Amino acid sequence: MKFVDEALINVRSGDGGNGCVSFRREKHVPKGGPDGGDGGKGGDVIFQATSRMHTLYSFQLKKHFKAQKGAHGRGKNRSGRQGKDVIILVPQGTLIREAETGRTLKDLAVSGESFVAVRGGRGGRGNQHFASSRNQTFRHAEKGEAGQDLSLKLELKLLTDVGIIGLPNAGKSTLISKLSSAHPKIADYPFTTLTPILGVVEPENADPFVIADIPGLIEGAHRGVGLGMRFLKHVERSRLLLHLIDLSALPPEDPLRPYHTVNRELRMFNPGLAEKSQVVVLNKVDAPGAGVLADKARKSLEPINPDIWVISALTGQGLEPLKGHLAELVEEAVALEVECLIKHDQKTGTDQDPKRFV
Ligand SMILES: Nc1nc2c(ncn2[C@@H]2O[C@H](COP(=O)(O)OP(=O)(O)OP(=O)(O)O)[C@@H](O)[C@H]2O)c(=O)[nH]1
Ligand SMILES: [Mg+2]
Repeated sequence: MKFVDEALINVRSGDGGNGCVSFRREKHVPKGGPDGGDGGKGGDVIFQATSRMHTLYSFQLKKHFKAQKGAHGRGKNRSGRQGKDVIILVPQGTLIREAETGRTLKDLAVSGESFVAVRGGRGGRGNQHFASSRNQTFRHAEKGEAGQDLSLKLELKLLTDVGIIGLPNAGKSTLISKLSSAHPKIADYPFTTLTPILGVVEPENADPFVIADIPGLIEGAHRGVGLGMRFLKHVERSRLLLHLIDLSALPPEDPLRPYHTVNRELRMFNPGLAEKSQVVVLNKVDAPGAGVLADKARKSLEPINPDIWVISALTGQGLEPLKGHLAELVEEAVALEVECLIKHDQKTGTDQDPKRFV
């Protein structure tokens, strides 16, 4: 299925049903009192997050969602039935924005959360309500309230444990294909991968975790150069980042330049991103002369970030220990989140899903 992480859609809640004008008919009574029932409420449009969807692809096929109208009231004080709600399933991690202003209405971060985007119109009251002792022939009933129309922009931010970042051609897709069951295209030119790719890593002695190949990071990415902006947002919800660096493309006079380029882009996009835990992985150590450069890069990097690993995604060298290390970090991050949530719950008395990503 195609990966789609943005969609423009239109939702409309149901109109309320009209109230009814009606009078009791009884034998021998020419004109009874008013007995017009109320109109039913129109249906709401509700979004619900699920862990079973992973893209917004289905919204390319269907863009208009309309809840049912409430039925009109009827005589003998019978109320019209309520219009049915429409429930729209979206992947967890979907942001719902007002299309016109871009204002965020709701962040459906966790499976099970829901949000009423537009409420159905109220049903009109029937003339039974308008009778008074002086006026028993009231010919007035309310009209149902109209439903609301809203244009929305849906935006998906992937929820992943490890996000692989790095310059084009660093070997991100090669790495994800070796660590997980994902098989993206691999080629010797930049921008081979055009959409984020998710894979599940299954370490031998730890829980499986989700890893994402996030493409398109280059200098100027935060301004939209390359595929930048489109995919940087997915980094925001990765528990930790794997920063992949191509040893064979390091400038020997300044081996840290690619590292700083990527981090600068992260910072410019969102200062919080540069604070996320980063595992630095030097790739392509099998390439000629790469071993020497790896030592040099490690020495310069260590004071900034000591979590450095040297691998060859191509030959598999160093992959097993890296996998184990990532599993450990993910486990620690999850434990910390659960601890924070427990503290939060004790403070507020709320009961939240411990899987919530921060
Ligand atoms: N020698 C060597 N080549 C590698 C290694 N890992 C990846 N490559 C090669 O580097 C090139 C780019 O690899 P990809 O995995 O497509 O790189 P990417 O980071 O996904 O690239 P984009 O999707 O374009 O951003 C391919 O020709 C790979 O075969 C490695 O460990 N050693
Ligand atoms: Mg790729």
